Amino acid sequence: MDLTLWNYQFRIIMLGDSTVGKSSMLKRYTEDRFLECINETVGVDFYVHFLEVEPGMMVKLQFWDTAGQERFRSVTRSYYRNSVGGMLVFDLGNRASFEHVREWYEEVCDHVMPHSMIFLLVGHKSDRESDGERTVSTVEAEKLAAQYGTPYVEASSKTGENIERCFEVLTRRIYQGLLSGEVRMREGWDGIKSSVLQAQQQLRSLQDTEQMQEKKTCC
Ligand SMILES: Nc1nc2c(ncn2[C@@H]2O[C@H](COP(=O)(O)OP(=O)(O)OP(=O)(O)O)[C@@H](O)[C@H]2O)c(=O)[nH]1
Ligand SMILES: [Mg+2]
Repeated sequence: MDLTLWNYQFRIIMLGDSTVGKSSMLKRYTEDRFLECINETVGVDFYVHFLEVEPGMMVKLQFWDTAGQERFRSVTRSYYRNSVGGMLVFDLGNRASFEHVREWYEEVCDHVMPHSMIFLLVGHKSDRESDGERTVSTVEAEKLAAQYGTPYVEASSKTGENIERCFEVLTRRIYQGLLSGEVRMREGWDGIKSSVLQAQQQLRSLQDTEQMQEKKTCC
């Protein structure tokens, strides 16, 4: 295990309708690539990236890339509870995907109650603005974000504009939440892990195994 490489591990889930570009955002962020033809996600995919949130403080980001299609919803729902952060994505050129953000938000909040998730709202495919394809204004998206108390960023995986910013803003919000006590690590919850706690747990289980073996040998 790579415990020496990171101080914390955050689990972040990608949320939003099919084709809004969730997988493309992750591909751009983790591999700096963009595919015009990309397969729809089936169930859930998994990505990893590292981010230094402050000097010497390395965070391992584990991303759950969920399928936006309704038929996979029962699978994707099971990932909500163990995520600390949620990237709420809509397509600036697809009005329905913006209107569905409320449903995504409410569904996730219902599932993680009594706890909460830290969100970022993303208006994606901002490159299409030049083709006159915008159907959601910055002002109305900002209004929705303000209702949820989240920041709002417009980005494009095609050009790469603001993609890093999206992931950095969300990660830093989670980190700040951890420092301020807004988010806490809990027993049996995998949204946040600390490498120190993890190493201690591994050491303890190693000691337990050794003790059991000693007892067996002794008997
Ligand atoms: N113009 C433009 N097209 C994009 C952008 N990001 C993704 N696309 C295209 O949008 C389509 C869908 O992208 P995906 O990343 O598969 O969307 P998704 O949200 O993961 O979809 P599901 O896996 O079905 O939930 C693909 O044809 C991408 O090439 C972008 O920033 N700009
Ligand atoms: Mg996808």
